[in-house]
Amino acid sequence: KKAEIRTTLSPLHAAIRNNSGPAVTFIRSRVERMSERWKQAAVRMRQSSNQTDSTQMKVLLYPGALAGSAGQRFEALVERGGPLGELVQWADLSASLTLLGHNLTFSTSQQQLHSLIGAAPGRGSCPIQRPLTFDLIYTDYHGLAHLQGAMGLAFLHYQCRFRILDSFGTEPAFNLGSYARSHGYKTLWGSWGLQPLQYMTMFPHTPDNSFLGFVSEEAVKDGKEEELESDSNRKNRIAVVYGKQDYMWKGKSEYVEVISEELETHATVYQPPGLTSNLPSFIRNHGLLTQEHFLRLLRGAKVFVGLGFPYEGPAPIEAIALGCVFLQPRFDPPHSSENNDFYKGKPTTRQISSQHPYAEKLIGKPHVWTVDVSNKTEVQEAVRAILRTEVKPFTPREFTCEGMLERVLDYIAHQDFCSKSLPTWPPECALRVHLGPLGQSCESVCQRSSLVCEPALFHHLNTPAAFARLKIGCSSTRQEVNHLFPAYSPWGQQCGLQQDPLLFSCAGSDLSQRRLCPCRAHLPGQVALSPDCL
Ligand code: U2F
Repeated sequence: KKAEIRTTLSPLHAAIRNNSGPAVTFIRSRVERMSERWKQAAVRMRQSSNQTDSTQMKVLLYPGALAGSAGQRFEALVERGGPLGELVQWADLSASLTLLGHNLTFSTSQQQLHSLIGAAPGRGSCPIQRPLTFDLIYTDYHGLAHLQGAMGLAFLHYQCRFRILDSFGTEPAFNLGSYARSHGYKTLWGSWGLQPLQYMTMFPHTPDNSFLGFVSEEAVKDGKEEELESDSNRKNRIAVVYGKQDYMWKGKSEYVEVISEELETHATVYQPPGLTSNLPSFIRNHGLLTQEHFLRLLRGAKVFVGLGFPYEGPAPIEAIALGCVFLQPRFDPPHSSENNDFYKGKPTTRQISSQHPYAEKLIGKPHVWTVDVSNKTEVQEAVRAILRTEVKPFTPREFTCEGMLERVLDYIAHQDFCSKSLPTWPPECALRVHLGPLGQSCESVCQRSSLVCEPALFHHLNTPAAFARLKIGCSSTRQEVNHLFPAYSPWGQQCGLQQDPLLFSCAGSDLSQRRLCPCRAHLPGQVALSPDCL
């Protein structure tokens, strides 16, 4: 059966009906609130000609973080200022898959998972494995462990059908267990040995993973008068501080005070009943708001103020989409798994140069100001400059409904991790080979030429012929299990080829290696997809 684009979300409502709890309530009301925008995007998509024919997939969505004992902890935090970014993503993924015409099952119960995919009880201690009826299973790191428990040996057989929602990303060196153990990349989360592109991130972090993303806001909803009016109220000098729990404010009072000298400063910090607030008295705290009310507050504000935590969440993208300027702390030295408790144990070597590197580097001024928050004058000057500038709402295409739909459509149509043959998407004509300088990762080599590193193209250049085409004379060529290869080392003119395709990696650099990099162009505002080149 073909997957036909739908213009209704009712199959999704039916799929989540049997789930309850604050997390699913958040997901449901988000889908509800955005349903008009989703439907309009689906209608436009149906009209556009370049849809690929794809078969209808039977998809299981299993947010493991909401299941089992970890799930209870997560649920308890939803209404107390805990993370909501993951829920934003699950909501938008579910909506996308529904509109793209696929057949969804949604579950947050570990018990139900067993009945959906588990082995049937056999005779004695020998369970009978049933064939997996789902073509695709979207889950997260918690869910992977649950799946392994439920599937037993079949887990390895079917793991090519998994997609892992992984907010911060997993680099190849951490993903391959044996390599991670022997090379110091072993972490709490990595080592599942999936294909790196099976991990789907919240922002385009390492290109080794697939960027899934989410959908941000739109400044003017269906041209409604009411919204327009509140938009012009933005000239009110209002700042909203980003930080739902009061520990996030620790040590930041001077910074917030500088801002509040220029702007009326609001907050949405969860206030436990019966406890007095630790927030400075000049802050107008609304308590944790529903998403709808939070977005309304942003609509009327001029500046959204980052405190340094949470890292890399959705809220700054929403604020910028609603015409706010995002003011955030620069991290010098950058935060990373080496020096920071939050990133410790995360399977990435990324260096986080500010609270929101995507906002800093891919959006930037006039929408985003990244400052040294311990420098009072710098903060003051930034705030004054912001108040002098008129800034229009801005949403990168990849964070619109259509942008997300076209991305998910392409992933489902082209990413096949079960096939034994080499990847053919994107096609070879997209490949731009670059030989990097010493010490640079392919991610930055490609970025410097306004391109992106594309791991699915590595296999085209992992050959002696690729070195020859670049006129690199190799005095010797060796094959090695090494996440930096293919690469060239000028000392002894050694060429290195990759032996394990799981270790093809855009991330990773070494001062003794010049990396051979598969770069490609991308569509405007949509880094995950390349322009047609046939
Ligand atoms: C990120 O998680 P957070 O939940 O802390 O991310 P935010 O950017 O704060 O926002 C998530 C959503 O919460 C909404 C807001 C966002 O879409 O509209 N919201 C709300 O409903 N009510 C309010 O009062 C304030 C905001 C990240 F996403 C996670 O991956 C990380 O685990 C976490 C820690 O780094 O940061």
